[in-house]
Amino acid sequence: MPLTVQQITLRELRLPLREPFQISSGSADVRRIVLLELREGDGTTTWSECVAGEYPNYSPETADTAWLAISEWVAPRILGTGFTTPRQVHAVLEHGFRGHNMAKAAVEMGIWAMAAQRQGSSLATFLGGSREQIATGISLGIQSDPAALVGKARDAAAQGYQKLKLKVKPGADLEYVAAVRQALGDTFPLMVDANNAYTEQDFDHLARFDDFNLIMIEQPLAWDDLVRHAALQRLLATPICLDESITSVDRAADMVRLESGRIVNIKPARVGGFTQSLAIHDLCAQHGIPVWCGGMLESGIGRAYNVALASLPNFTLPGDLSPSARYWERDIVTPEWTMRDGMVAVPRKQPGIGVAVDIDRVDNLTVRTQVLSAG
Ligand code: OSB
Ligand code: MG
Repeated sequence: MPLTVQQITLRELRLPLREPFQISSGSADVRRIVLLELREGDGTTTWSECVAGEYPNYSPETADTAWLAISEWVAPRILGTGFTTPRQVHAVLEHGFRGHNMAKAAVEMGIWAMAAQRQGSSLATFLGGSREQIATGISLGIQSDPAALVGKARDAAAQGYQKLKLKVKPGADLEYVAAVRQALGDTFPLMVDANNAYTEQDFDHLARFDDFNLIMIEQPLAWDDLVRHAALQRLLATPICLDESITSVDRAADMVRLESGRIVNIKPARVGGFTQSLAIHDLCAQHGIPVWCGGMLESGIGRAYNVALASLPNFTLPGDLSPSARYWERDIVTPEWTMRDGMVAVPRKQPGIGVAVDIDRVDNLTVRTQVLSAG
């Protein structure tokens, strides 16, 4: 029996973050979360999440453009179409349809979970992931001053996080990193993420990050750049990790060829879903490039997909997979995501994504709905 989605219910929720999250390119205090409920002919449903944010400050997509793309172009190609494997979905969505990776990924990843569920497998097992637990890192937003960041960093280290990522931008960088490095000691796993805040004019300045024994510096330059990152990597001892620039396995291959970076942050939504994520994972493994799973301030639904992906073997660095309570007063799934000894457990006991959606809470938070049906 082919996998066939007969109906997609789109919903938008507003979920307040416990604290505002500031990065160099923008800030968020309420997450606009787009959820999808995919329904098969027999009534079985699968939930997925579209991680696009409110503004196009990370990539060109937003919650609104993704909603439009899913309803106008993604759903019509998928609804009523039979797939023998979820690996077929990406090509169907790419043919004559440029960009909108997060919109495409929300549906593509949902079909992977549907397939896992149907086979009685956890999503992690279905993807080929073998890890039982995943080391967890935290991404700390830009703070008002170094002392405030040190406070957050100390708390995070005390909670057991195995990696701290400090968001930086010009004017809130070296001094902040120096303060945290001093507070946590010489060897604590630290990294920074600039979300494109620097340019070629800043190369001398960026070279000073080499003083802090960072495990990597994430996406210092433009969101779609590979060439300038290669020039910068030649000057830096610290490995560059690319996030925004890697939007497909071809871009990852370009990174390898140009030597634009030495680590990849895989966010499955950014690359159009799991088929591309697996290809990037494999390509990087062949080239000795470690990968790790980034986050987009997902609800517990999106997190389930990230955790499943991060259980694959070449995800050797801690992921931005913080527990539910780091983001939300209360999550929209049960059980909520938790961390023990700096690790998140990969759900293996039930088929599919491994968490149940709290439908009453989802209903209460929903601000709009659209039902898309086959035919
Ligand atoms: O660059 O990794 C990023 C959140 C929104 C947009 C971009 C990024 C981030 C994060 C959040 O760092 C990590 C998380 O979900 O905990
Ligand atoms: Mg990033």
